[in-house]
Amino acid sequence: MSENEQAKGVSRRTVLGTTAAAAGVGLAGGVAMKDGLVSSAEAQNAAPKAPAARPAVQKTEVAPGELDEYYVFFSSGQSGEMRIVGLPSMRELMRVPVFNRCSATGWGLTNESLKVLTEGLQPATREFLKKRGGTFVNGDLHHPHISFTDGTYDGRYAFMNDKANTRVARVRLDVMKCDKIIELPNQHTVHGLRVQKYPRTGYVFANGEDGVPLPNDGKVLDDPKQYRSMLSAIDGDTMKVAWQIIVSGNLDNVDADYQGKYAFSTCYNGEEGVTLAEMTAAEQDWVVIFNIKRIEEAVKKGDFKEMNGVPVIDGRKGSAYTRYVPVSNNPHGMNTAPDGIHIVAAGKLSPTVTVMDVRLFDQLFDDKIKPRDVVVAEPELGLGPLHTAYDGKGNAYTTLFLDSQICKWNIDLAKRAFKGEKVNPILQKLDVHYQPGHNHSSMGQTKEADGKWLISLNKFSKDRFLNVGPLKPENDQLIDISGDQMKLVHDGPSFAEPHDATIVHRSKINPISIWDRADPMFADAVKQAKADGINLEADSKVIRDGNKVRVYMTSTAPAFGLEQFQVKQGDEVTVFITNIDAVEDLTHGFCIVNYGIQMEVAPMATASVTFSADKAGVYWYYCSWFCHAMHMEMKGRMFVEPKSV
Ligand code: K7E
Ligand code: CUA
Ligand code: CA
Repeated sequence: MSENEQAKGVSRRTVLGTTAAAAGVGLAGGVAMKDGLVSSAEAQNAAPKAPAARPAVQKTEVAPGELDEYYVFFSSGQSGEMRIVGLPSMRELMRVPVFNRCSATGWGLTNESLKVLTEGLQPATREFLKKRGGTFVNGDLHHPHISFTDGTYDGRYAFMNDKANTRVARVRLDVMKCDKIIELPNQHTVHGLRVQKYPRTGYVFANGEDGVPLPNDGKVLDDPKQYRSMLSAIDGDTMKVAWQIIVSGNLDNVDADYQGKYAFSTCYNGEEGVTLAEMTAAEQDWVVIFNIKRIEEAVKKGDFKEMNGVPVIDGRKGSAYTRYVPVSNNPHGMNTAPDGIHIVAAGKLSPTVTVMDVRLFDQLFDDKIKPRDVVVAEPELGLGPLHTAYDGKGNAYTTLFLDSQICKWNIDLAKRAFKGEKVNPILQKLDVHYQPGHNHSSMGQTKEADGKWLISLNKFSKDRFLNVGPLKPENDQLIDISGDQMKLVHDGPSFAEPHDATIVHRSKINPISIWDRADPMFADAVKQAKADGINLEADSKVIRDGNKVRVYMTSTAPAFGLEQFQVKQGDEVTVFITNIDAVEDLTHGFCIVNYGIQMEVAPMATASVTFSADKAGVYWYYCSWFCHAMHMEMKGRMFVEPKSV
């Protein structure tokens, strides 16, 4: 047994051990697992002898000074930020704070970021957060997805969910900053998130994973029959919830078609259980299909209940707005193929994936066929299938969590096998290290899938990197899929914890380097300055307004517009910094020592921060972004005059 196999064996036992323990109470889960073990081995034996691996045909090295070909928009899971990585180098290019707080940029501290973080909160949450600094400080960002026009990326926005605090955020791709965050009312957690691909985004679909009573006000507690889960459709342009639809069971992952007609989600808790044993008790769960046109009509004709300002539609079993397609117990990933026809639900507890043909959905909604009639293949791939990616050449790549493998299979062969033909759809299995969750192919979630690269986002890294203690990084592995055989070419550690990523060709993304002074991000600061008779780009001045003090200053390397300013103890002070260096990459920072103030001020941006000057004394402020040979000297003093007694 090789070292890798050994590690895999250990982890498989561990993970299976956990599942088996859980399945001990829910028999069905145990049976599915056992079946899976046997049939996975059979599937592997039956796999055709792989042709000799061709060497990697693609260059993976990006030499100094060269640029990557792709942007990868990575989630960071419970770190709460979005990360931008270059591919194929796998170099981390930027971190974009979203649901987290950021010490470098001042996200969560500046007025501009606090507006984004607070304006979309529900009133009750705003109240709840009053004694907690006004915002959540954590988030769990799973699914970053880029806006579409006509089936491919249009470079406008990235949308992403916060599983921890039921929020959906939007990042502007022209400046790579988050400009909107909304909290979804009525819903409890948002897990799966994907966007409308056609004609454009359009809707952002956000899956509610956990059911709770509606309203969740404490009148109903331990009565799971009254719990509800729902899908939210958010208008990506306005970032307002357009409608919500209650489902039977729960919702895990979601995707949309290339026709603009349907969205579909996996459900792992058809049992509507509240314990692991209950959630895995049944033989089957389902995929729920949402008929977008019918739902829009329902909103128009008033077939909904308004809750917290949102039309909430009943889409439970028997509804005209949904259809439920039974699949093996506890499915997970939901991925639309770039052919615009096939969608694949991954089995998780079952070694199979279920392939459906979206062209049959019209007939299903017209009740001309039965739910299972939309299933056109159900290949058995291995243990713990979680997510599927595509190369645009008819092949699919499914992560096998328990087997620690990527299974490459052919959709057409799977369909033929489903019809009874003696063909094996499995083309190759590649070991990854270890336990992959999502995987992603280059442009693979668009109609422009190019079949060049695949990333496997592995949950465990164990022995793959220098040991950094009990908490290990995850391992994002780069795989060349341009040849007949997948070839592993790079291991990339990453911190807690990327779930999902979107690989976008660089031709689709065109960020600016210098802020436009008319940018809405600092429109409030501009407005306030105007009211104070200040020209932000020229004036450095202190304005007193009762016990409110507004300090305006420019920053141009290597000096702030003010080398000192004075306030009174207890004043509410707002400092506005405008970087007037219209020079690419010339960012300044503003930090006040011992006052917990720090922010980024990129070229031609205005950033502002408000604080209470509670401590009297001399406090130096300094530029925190190394901007000039005299950067160390780019500083000044804030005098806080003690309160007279
Ligand atoms: Cu599979 Cu949140 Cu997309 Cu993690 S989810 S892996
Ligand atoms: Cu400005 Cu350092
Ligand atoms: Ca289940």
